Amino acid sequence: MKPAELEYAEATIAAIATPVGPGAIGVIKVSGNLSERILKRLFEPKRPVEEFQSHRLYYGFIKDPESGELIDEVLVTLMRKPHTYTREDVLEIYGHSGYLVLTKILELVLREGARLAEPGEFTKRAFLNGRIDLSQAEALLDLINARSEKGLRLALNQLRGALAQEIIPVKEALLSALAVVEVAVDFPEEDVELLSHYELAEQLEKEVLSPLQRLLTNYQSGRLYREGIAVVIAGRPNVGKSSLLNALLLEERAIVTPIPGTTRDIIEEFANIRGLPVRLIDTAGLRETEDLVEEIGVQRAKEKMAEADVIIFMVDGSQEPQEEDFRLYQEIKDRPHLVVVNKIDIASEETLTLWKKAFAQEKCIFISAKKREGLEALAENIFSLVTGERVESAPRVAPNLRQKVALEKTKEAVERAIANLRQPVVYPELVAVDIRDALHSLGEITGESTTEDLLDRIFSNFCLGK
Ligand SMILES: Nc1nc2c(ncn2[C@@H]2O[C@H](COP(=O)(O)OP(=O)(O)OP(=O)(O)O)[C@@H](O)[C@H]2O)c(=O)[nH]1
Ligand SMILES: [Mg+2]
Repeated sequence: MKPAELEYAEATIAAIATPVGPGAIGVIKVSGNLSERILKRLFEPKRPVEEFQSHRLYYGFIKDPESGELIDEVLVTLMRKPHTYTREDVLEIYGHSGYLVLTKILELVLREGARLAEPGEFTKRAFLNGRIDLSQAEALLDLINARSEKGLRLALNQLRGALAQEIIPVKEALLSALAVVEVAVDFPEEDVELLSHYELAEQLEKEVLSPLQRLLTNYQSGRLYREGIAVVIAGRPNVGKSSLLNALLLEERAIVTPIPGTTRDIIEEFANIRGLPVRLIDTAGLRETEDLVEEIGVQRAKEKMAEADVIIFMVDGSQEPQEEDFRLYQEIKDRPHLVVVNKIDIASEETLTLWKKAFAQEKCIFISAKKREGLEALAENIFSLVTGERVESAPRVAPNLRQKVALEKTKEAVERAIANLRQPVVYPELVAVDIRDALHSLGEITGESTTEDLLDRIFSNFCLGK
């Protein structure tokens, strides 16, 4: 389905576009044909306005037209289509932020005929009206949620259509291959050898498969910068897990005491490790316990470990290795992990040597959370563990999960086409089907081929008013 063919109600929609709560300004956004009428009904300008000029700010008051009650002192702007976010008439009201004031204005706007926008509906209209493609709409979401400088840059590139641009030549290559194949379907008796089957297969490999493959390899690193990684700090009680969390965050976030079993709940905070957004997760020390609260904490710790991208397995370097350390090590050794020996500031040569021997097969990282020593090396190791040392910098474009799935489907269809072209007897009809499948999957990325369902899923991830 093409965007233009997807239907949506012509209703005028409205929402509060700023976070609810006290603040300097709050914005009400309205989009649709009723925008101007609503403005004229509710707005009382300071000076008389002959005609509202598009994209200009006007100062005045919002007034309930029925009761005459003044609601707020505001600035308003009416932006006439098509040069607007949604490509419809857009009205924005900048009021004093505050839950009550904003809801009152919104209520009036709704009373005048608008309906409440669904999450992401403004952006959805921008897509349906052809202002942005689907990959750009998704980039907006990434932009809002970006947690690192590089994630932000990636989102910006995508917002400017970088992914769509990478896809255009691939699509053209598929279309010209399809044209060749269709000639063969239409004129079988002529035995047209415009391109030998062999050459066509070669061409598909070079012009379609390799660019697809390149984009797919960017997925992993794109995901890293976009979503970040979860790093769980685990180990026996009192080894210094919370101290490490605090050291990496540069703040006293978690309670640290000499008492084993201090941390009982999960503590999560975002940190930035060499440009990667990292969700740092401090957990309850792992041990058998009679204490019900601590037991639940240990359970939660294990759940977090199961979903971690990296487990920092921490031991206390100032003590000799204990049975319990090895038992825990067995639990994590098959997951991506780093063995971190803490408290080197008070550890003796002897105990450190014991640890080195005990984990001879591991590259141990020696740190002091308390003195903030060895943290650089730790960051380095976290980074190279998740990036596999290959990714030096963030890619310029990278598909998200949905786009990756579409790229993979495209790739599979093209691989089928190539395989069919390399058969001793080639059936052009079959090859044409494969190439059409490929084009369809590719179209899902920009939204040329899409369904209501998919759109709902994507746009429901947006916040209200976006
Ligand atoms: N000398 C020294 N002491 C440390 C270091 N790291 C932590 N400690 C001390 O070890 C004790 C335990 O530290 P925590 O960070 O609370 O340990 P934990 O692993 O979070 O403990 P639980 O939450 O009980 O599992 C505290 O007294 C810290 O000051 C370190 O690098 N050197
Ligand atoms: Mg702790």
